[in-house]
Amino acid sequence: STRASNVLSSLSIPTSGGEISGVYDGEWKGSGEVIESLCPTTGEVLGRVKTGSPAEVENALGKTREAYKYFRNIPAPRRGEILRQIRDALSSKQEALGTLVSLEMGKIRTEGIGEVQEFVDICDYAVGLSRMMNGRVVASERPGHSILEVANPLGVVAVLSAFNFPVAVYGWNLALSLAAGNATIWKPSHTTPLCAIAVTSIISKVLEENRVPGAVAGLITGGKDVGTRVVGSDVDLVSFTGSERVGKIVGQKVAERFGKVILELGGNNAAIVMPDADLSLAVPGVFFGAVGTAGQRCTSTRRLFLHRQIADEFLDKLRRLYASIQPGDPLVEGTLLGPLHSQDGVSTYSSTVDHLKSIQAEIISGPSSGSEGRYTQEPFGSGNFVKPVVAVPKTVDMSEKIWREETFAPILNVGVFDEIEQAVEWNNGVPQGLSSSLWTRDMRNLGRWIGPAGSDCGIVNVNAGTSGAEIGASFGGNKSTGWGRESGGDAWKQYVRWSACTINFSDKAPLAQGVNFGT
Ligand code: UN1
Repeated sequence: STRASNVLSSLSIPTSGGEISGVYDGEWKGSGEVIESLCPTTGEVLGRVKTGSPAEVENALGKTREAYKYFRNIPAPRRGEILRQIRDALSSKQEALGTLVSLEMGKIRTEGIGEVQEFVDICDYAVGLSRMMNGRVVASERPGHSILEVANPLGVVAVLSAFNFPVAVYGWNLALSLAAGNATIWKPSHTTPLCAIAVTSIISKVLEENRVPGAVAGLITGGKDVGTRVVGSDVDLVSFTGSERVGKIVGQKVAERFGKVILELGGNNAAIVMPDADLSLAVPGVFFGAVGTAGQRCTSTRRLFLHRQIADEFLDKLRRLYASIQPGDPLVEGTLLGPLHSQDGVSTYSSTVDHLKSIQAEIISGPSSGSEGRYTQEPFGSGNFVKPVVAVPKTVDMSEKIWREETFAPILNVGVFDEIEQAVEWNNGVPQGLSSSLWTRDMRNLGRWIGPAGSDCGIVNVNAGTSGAEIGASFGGNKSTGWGRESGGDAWKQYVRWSACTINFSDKAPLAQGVNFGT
């Protein structure tokens, strides 16, 4: 379509029938398998991308290692200055890049633009960080001695990102990693190669202008084979975002060689609404959490626990919001419901809806079978549009599949409780532990929720939904979500190797713990 080619050309990605290079290691190349990027809204092919061949992957990994050896010697504030320029370059392309995110991933435009904003924000953060990655001076027990804790760069960081945040999650990793003095190599989802190529193209220009080797921010597009090669290589840290199933394989593979991992895996996030909650905030909050991004955030709300006193009223209000939502082109202003990203997503959605029927769940909102859940009328029939679902399964039992497994689609399962303890037990009763949200105005509930007997998730919100975290705090989850932390907070500490340096300034050489070795 013309709008696709306009966006691609304004991001300097050559298309016009030709194929697009999907590997950057200081130069653009790609002679591996060709993959097609499909638009989830229309089904059209947005571009054909030449991915990395096995030899190109090996070569790019080698180039990234070399680039690291150069980059680690650049003073951190100077690395920060390069990040500041990357920030400006991204910001100047925010509209086009945000539009490309909508075209290729399928999320609505305000969220596509928001994703670029998240990258800009983390760059700002990393610019500051580049002057603040401070170690400590530790008081030594020995006279005339000092101990320094020094944050040195780690090496090569591989970033394996998912389709649902094709720009921002790479941004979190790149910004911290570069500030820390590492080189990165990016293996994006094989279904969002164009976003990755556009981002890398913007960044590569900044690196080249600064005479920094481009492989400091290398890119290899491709499928499972490419990912397997990167994970099995000698990279020092693998930061992986994706499913629990694949994350388990990645974690084990990297652990075999004692490499480091950051895993950001499944979420199965719950919102709990207490009887004293302000429903005028809670209802739209849950609605955005469950239906926003068509339920395809790691942080999307998938479970809703309502106190019996407000359950009917809440569901009534929620049903009205669901009834008002219409599918639409994600690029059209005012659209709230875009397509699912892929046909795989539609199949998972359909089988989950069928499963809900088979366990006789009450469907408060949504279709009566999986196949009826698709919007088949044009213009939506060519895209992956599905109807959001609110369901009340007959039993609330966290050992059952419907409650335990993450379905990456707009499906919300509801349970009713009488005591907060019960709701917190349900919140914690699943394998995953990413995000959670409590709606209350009673500070006693709040205290319980954020304390030792409260939510066991990495994100524990109050009167704010499960999704939509800012970059300033560390982002990540516990248990089968993988325990990784990215973005703000102390996350940067994972991208460095700490050197504890005991320095003796004296003319004596006493041993620690008063050990006497006879000399
Ligand atoms: C993800 O879904 O993988 O908190 C990341 C949020 C976004 C990031 C989500 N800032 O919803």
